[in-house]
Amino acid sequence: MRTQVGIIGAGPAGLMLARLLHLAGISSIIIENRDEAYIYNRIRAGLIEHWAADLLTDVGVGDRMKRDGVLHWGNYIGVNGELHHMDFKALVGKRVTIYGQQEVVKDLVAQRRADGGELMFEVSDVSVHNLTSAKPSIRFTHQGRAETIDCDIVAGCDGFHGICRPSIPTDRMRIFEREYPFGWLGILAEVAPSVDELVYTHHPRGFALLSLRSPELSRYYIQCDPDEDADAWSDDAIWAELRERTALEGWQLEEGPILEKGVTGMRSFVAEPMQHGRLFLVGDAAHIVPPTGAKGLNLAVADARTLAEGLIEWYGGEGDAGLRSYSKTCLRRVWRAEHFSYWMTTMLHKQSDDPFEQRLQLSQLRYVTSSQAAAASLAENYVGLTTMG
Ligand code: FAS
Ligand code: PHB
Repeated sequence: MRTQVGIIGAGPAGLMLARLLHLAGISSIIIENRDEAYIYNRIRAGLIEHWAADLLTDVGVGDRMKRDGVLHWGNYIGVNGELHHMDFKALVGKRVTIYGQQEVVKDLVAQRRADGGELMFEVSDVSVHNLTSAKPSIRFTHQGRAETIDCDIVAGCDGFHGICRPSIPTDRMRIFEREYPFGWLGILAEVAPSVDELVYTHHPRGFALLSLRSPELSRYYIQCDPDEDADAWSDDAIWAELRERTALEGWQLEEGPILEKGVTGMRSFVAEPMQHGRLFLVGDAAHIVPPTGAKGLNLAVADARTLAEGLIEWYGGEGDAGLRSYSKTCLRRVWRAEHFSYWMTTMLHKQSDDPFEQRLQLSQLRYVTSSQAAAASLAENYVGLTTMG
């Protein structure tokens, strides 16, 4: 098989890149090692920054998001049993959209089909070759047959556990990482959300987040041990802990059947550079943020846009400046998101029993919930910093 851009991974990064390239008349083939049902049922992110929602609309996959997504012009920080509203409209004039990542993936796959673009599921034995030559290739097995894609560019959109990043010689890469001594126990519950916007709660027993997926579906998270066994938690125990951590005068957390529960580890991770020869790393393949800042999905889409711009320029005969600056451009944005996600995580999670640390945390929370300037800084990072490229 021959194409211009070989894309490994049908997550938000790979699918958005393919759509942007299709609109510019650049060919691509996407290979994915999971089956279609799996990528539709994988519950992950749910918050889309303003520019990313606009981009999804601009590339023609925003209709369902506009119909089923929920616009939020603010969120809440809960501390010491009090809720403080972060009014994004007043602070930065922008909003976020709550719409499940798996819905974004469904919309992009449907568009890929409508575009008549190649998308192969359930591939295996994927490997990349000749990355530092002008003719890289991807080898894999599909439906029992050994296949090869000859291409000009390989886009490594295969997530944190993919094969692309490890294909880069370790002496050509620097890794920056931080593991957090806690995780999130997340649930999807069949109950109307008890809050009109997201609530990030600091509590002596640990962090809690009240989010949603639709008027009928709530998405809640509680801080837990990184290796917590979700099945060891009964539904009653989960609701009791959520009630305890989010308790507020005159407000009741509504409960309902828990449809799905799982534990997610928390890490910050960046691989530099995000390019090796003709291989470009996009999204989680190059960087991971703790979900407290809701940046994962948005960074993946932002990388895809930056790479598409560089490729459109290059295939358009305007030179490779965009491709050569791809890594630098993305890393500036990635480190801003890494800092914001680290800051939100350390401000809101129970970290230690050190009374000095706890006082500092409370002081930070009091500052961000009482100072316009601090609230504006949180708001502009949260809704999406387009100034960071
Ligand atoms: P993805 O991981 O989404 O996609 C990579 C794709 O490549 C996958 O479909 C995978 O199956 C495929 N692949 C892997 N290896 C391959 C191979 N060898 N060959 C072919 N295909 C291969 N972010 C938030 O903001 N909020 C959240 O609540 C949140 N929850 C998360 C929960 C979990 C468990 C995880 C892992 C992430 C979560 N994130 C969350 C972050 C998440 O949204 C990611 O940032 C986002 O999925 C990144 O998109 P991609 O880079 O496209 O990677
Ligand atoms: C979610 O809805 O899954 C979600 C929202 C905001 C976050 C993390 C997760 O910070």
